Amino acid sequence: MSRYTAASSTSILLCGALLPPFAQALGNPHHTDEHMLHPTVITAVAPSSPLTVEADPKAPRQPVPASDGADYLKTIPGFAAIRNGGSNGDPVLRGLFGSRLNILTNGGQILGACPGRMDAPTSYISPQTYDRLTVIKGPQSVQWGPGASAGTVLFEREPERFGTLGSRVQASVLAGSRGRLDKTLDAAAGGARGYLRFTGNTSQSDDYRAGHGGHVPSRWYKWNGEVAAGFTPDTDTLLALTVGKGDGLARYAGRGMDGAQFRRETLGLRFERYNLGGALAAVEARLYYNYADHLMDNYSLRRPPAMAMASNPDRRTLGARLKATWQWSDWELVSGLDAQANEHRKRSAMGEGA
Ligand SMILES: [Cu+2]
Repeated sequence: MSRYTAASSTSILLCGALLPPFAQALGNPHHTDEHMLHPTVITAVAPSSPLTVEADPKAPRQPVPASDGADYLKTIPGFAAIRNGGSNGDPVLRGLFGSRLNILTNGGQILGACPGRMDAPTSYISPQTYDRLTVIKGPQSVQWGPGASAGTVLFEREPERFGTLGSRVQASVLAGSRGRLDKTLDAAAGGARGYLRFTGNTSQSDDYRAGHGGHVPSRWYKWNGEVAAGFTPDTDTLLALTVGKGDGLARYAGRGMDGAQFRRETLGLRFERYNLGGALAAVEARLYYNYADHLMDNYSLRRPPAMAMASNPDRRTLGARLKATWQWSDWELVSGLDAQANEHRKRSAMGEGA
């Protein structure tokens, strides 16, 4: 713990030391003080407090939009990613990863099925289709359930609020070298009583070409689609149902098998009620079902070897969260209950190649 505290205070001190000369240099471009340091520009997602980072995953970022959650997280100070082919890396926060990172999408956990971590929870996340990303570094918050000894990562979609009948559409296309092509569509329509929202994307890239001209297997393709139907009888109440599906594939240079399927099915129910009167300020409830059906083999995405192998692990996660917020003049109390159950299965086969 003390090591982490020291690390964060170091970065704050650094910012403090660098900002004043930078500000001065901006104010007077002809200023030539021989003792002045050259301005240093640091590009990173700014923390909203020392332990919390909030970001808009739809905002443009360098070098290109992130293909998965880990690709986005690695731009946040404190995060690194274990590379895993072209996409679907595994996020590491301050040296800790896996079950020590509590990653929630729309309030629910999607646990990957692959024993080789081909499908880290972030591989099922397309950041551009979410509205808000919150990272809480360290185990300080218990509001989001267990498993957050390194930190909590929340990818959230905000409920829509249309005062009158209306609609909005947000679409983007990205094309890059080596066959990189991303398409994103986020559209919503609704009125005062409710809304319907669709978010979907596809992302793909070809194999990486090495310096000697040969191809390094790293091709990937993925798609996601999600529909949300929200009911807002008044400004203080929300009831929303979300149904989502996705799939993908990935070739690997460093593994004995390729990821032939990353199928995902999600169902979520969200209820929120605010301003209930008295000390009880808000009641929030979430119910979710997330299913990851992963298939890896050594023949469908590469030249089949003599011995064909396939493995089809899957995992279904069912969870619920209930949260009540109580407010008095000087105090706030958040109380709640968190429950989750998951079933992990492994199916595999082996045989002579065709
Ligand atoms: Cu796998």
